[in-house]
Amino acid sequence: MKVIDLRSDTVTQPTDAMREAMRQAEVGDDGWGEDPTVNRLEAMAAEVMGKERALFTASGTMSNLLAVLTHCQRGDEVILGDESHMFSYEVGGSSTVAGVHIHILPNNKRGMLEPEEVEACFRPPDIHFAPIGLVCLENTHNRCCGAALSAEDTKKVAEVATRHMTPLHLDGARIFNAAVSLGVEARELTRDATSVSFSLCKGLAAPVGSMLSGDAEFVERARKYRKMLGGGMRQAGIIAAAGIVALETMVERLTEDHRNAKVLAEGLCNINGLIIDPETVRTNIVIFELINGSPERFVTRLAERGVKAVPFGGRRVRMVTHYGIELEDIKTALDIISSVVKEVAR
Ligand code: TLP
Repeated sequence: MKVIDLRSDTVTQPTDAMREAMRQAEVGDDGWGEDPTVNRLEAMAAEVMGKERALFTASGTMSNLLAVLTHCQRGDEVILGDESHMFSYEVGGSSTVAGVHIHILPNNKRGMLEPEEVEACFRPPDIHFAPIGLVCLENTHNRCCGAALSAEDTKKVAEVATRHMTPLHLDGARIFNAAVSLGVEARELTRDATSVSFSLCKGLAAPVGSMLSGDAEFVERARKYRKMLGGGMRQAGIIAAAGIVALETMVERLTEDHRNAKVLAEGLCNINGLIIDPETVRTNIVIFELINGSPERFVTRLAERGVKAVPFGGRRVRMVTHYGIELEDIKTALDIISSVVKEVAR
């Protein structure tokens, strides 16, 4: 039985080309800046993000934490969406490690922060208030059904931040999903962000890594914080090589994942006992509600039948399409889901 693993796009296997590039990678000690493959990946990432420099990090969580450490002083306030990954799933690292104070604002259904609400956070100087050190957005938005923010959306929030001389960090873990879905270059979506993180190991299927980009001074300071966190690596070209293949070969094919997600969403919409608006599905993340029965039991029963998903809070369940999941798998998954929905509702 083929397991159809829709828990996340992090479960992908590296491509053969990645494994081959890893085998052949030219490497050196990155602690001395001497790994040619890492240097090449960092240059490529900076170029695609439209920034001066980029830094190879262990994970999206590390990149986002480095952004907070680098932009902020301890005691600064950081504005985050209440559904953001940085607030929900990064172990509270911004508060515990970077010592910042988190100010959450509601994300709307499209994962956007209302610019007026961001504006209202900037209060006149007063001895009581923590200074705002950073505003963050997420694109695509994981907990908001993988919604893609447009360049215009980001610009609106960036204008507020800039007016208050505050940087804007974009958690672009899935920025290429956004770019492909909107039919624009990723660098258009990142133009107004001061710094951007994106992931190599989600839709792009590399085994490890994230890239943090920004201007040269920002990236060099982030490099020092990466060292402080124990994230300085040595012959990291071995893993960077897969990241290069990811950027070169895995971006365009994201349209397949988006098409499969759409087929999945439309199929789920026709199953009694589930709630989903297929219109909300524009990239590779599909979130739906189970009307009857426990989502945990639903997910356990699905896994026993070879389809993996994750409970996503309340009555919600998340499925993510990715490299290795074919249209046929979606059809098989829909049949299994349909029978499990009936079973758990009993
Ligand atoms: N998201 C993972 C889990 O952590 C939930 C997933 O399966 O979706 N930003 C965004 C928007 C993310 O979705 C993730 C990972 C990260 C950052 C963190 O990246 P990693 O896992 O590399 O630390």
